[in-house]
Amino acid sequence: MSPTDLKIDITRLSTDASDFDSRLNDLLAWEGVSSAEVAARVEEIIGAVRLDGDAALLDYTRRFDRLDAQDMTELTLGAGRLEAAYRGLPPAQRDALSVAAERVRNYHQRQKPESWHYTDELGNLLGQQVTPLDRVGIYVPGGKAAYPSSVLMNAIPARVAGVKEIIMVVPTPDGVVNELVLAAAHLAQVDRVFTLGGAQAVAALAYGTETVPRVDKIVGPGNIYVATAKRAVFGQVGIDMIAGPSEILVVSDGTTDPDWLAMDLFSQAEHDEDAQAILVGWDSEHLNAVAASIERLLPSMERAEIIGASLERRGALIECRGRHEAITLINRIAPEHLELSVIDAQSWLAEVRHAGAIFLGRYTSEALGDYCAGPNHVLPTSGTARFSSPLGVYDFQKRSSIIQCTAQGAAQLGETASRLARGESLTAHARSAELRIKGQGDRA
Ligand code: HSO
Ligand code: ZN
Repeated sequence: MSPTDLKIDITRLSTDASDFDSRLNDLLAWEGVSSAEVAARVEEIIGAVRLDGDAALLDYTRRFDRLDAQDMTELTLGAGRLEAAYRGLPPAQRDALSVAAERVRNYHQRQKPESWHYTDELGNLLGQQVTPLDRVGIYVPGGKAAYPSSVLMNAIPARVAGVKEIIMVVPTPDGVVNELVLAAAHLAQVDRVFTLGGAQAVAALAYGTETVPRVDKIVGPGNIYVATAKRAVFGQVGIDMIAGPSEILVVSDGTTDPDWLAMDLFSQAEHDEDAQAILVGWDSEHLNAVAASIERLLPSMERAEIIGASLERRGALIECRGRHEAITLINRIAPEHLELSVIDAQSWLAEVRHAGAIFLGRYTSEALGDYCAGPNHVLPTSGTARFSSPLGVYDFQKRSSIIQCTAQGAAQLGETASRLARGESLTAHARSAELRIKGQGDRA
């Protein structure tokens, strides 16, 4: 590719235009990929793993990952191997990973919900008890999307939540292991790693095999086979979200260096061609300056082709009339990442209702949040920030409700329950409640 091919044609929109709404809708449209062919293939794989267990895993791993293991011990990495990966890293890389892990742990410690209870006016004890899941499975993709930072972001909240056992699966095509991913697993206190991937790994985690223990929830991103398999096993186990491509919405009041903003857009665009990076502002000179920075900086980027494709297909510079319109756009888009590159960013916060993670002020680039600020980088995509939240400690816990009635409490509630039960013609319910009303069956 020659530098002239790197000229990109990024969409410019203005809220003034009569067709703005429909152009914005087109820009945001994202159909989650699904295919009947893939779904059928995945069902077949899940069926084979349920039936043949380890033998099916070995067979698929031989076929898909070209890894000829004789038995599952060859596909199992224990705590010792993970620690060795950590010790083997260059010191600077090891320290950076440790700093990130520590900061992510500190942040998530604060998310821990408490159990609570109270006593009502009848002396009954009512409450909610929070308990961690027993065992969780983390899927880590192989290849170019194998991010050690994502290992930290998925495993640390589980550990903080009190999950007893964390199992990780990661494909290692041709036996190529990513040492950074294993080192991150060590820091995040993952218990065991299986070098498995695809729908077969998801099936093994959901149903268990002779070697892979069945988990209670599967989290982590993956390709279309992994996403389809997660959907298929949901119900048998819990799953996290099915993530769409990553997105960023940057709002600039014109006071941030255009090169900084261009690079922030690039940082999201470099994830993949489907990623979305949008800049909103009301100073057209400034938007022109950012467009010029994009043109100038793009050829210097290692992933120029991916960035260029992403910005041309799904990127945009949007000119609006000011702060009020910018806030309307934010809440309309409900972005995964929102950078408020404005003076007095905190004053915007109360009006932002839908965003996965909010980065305040010109010094707070998304990259800092992606790696080491502390909050989770697994965030709701494709507008789902309207109803969902970042991955957190609460995703690895569940709640049980607690009721303990006193004799007096049971007698009084019994009257109400019995009336309601008779209204539903459920006589056993009614009599069960009535037996506990004093004088109507109290044998003491
Ligand atoms: N921006 C990605 C997370 C990530 N970035 C991992 C770098 N490594 C999705 O939020
Ligand atoms: Zn990122």
